[in-house]
Amino acid sequence: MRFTIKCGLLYLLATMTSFQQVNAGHIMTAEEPIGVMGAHSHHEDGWMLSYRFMRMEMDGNRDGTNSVSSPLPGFMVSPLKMTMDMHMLGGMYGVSDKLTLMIMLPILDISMDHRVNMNRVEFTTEADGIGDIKISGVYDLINDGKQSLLLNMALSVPTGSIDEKDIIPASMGLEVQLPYPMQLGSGTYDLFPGITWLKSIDGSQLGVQARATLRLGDNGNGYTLGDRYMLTSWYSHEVTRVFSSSVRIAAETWDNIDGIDDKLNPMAPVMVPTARTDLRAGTRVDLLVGVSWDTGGHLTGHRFAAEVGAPIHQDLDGPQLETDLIFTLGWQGSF
Ligand SMILES: [Cu+2]
Repeated sequence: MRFTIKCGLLYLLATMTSFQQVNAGHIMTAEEPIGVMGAHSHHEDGWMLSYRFMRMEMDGNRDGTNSVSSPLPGFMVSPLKMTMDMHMLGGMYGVSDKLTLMIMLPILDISMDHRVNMNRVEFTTEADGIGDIKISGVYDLINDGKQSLLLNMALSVPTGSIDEKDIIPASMGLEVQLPYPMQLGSGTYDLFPGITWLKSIDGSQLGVQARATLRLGDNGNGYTLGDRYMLTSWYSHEVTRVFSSSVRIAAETWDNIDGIDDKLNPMAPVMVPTARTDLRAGTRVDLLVGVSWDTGGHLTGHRFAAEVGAPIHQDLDGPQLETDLIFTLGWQGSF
């Protein structure tokens, strides 16, 4: 018994020593999950290219925190499911050791399945193209190697279309304006102020980020998407020198739409809930896990990462499609 304890203690001591050796000379500790944006900065003249693929799957409807089954009462058409794929091309550049600039181009591919309540005919509407380009800055308020506080500021430019059209059964072969969730952009310039706090502890990182999406003015079709507020926190840990894993919680709340899309059929809000401006708001809390594989440190080399998550709480102004699955795959190359 005593021998076993001694062996155990020795083993523990050995692993602790080897762990410290592995970490010696390794400047960067674990990083933020790939689903988090703007949670690191670069040194002067350092730059990074990235590609992320994000998928969001929504299946079935919800009103408040309860599921509502189709056919949705009070409407002629019930949305059944929606898949949103987003390809994100990003670039980062360290203007100085304190300021990093970023640009991100999203390319979206959205598809929504519906069923006509009366005759149970199913149909799909689709929209794809570029979304709103986002230009952002990350400013290091504090960065002492162990702890950092970053100020985030971003502006999105309305490059995404708000005039996506497709054929629906009632349109008799004609393309008609699609409801709000099928549009690719907000149509407005949007501001994204935020703050990120990071704490590094021996091969681990603890992070908290708060961010808002504020819409400026009305878009060209006469409406404004709801503002959004997000709070996320993660813990990532280096399993080996090149491999790390993370766990994250993300809470988000967003408002309804102001105004009405003047290109939408005036009858659309009584046909389908996605055309209702008062059935867009919600609150969601997601739990996500991630893995990350690095060649070299974070500031030089490549990183391949994935993060997958699902809501643990969802409260929607419904009936509205509920989110079931979110995942992000990404590559980041630093030069
Ligand atoms: Cu970067």
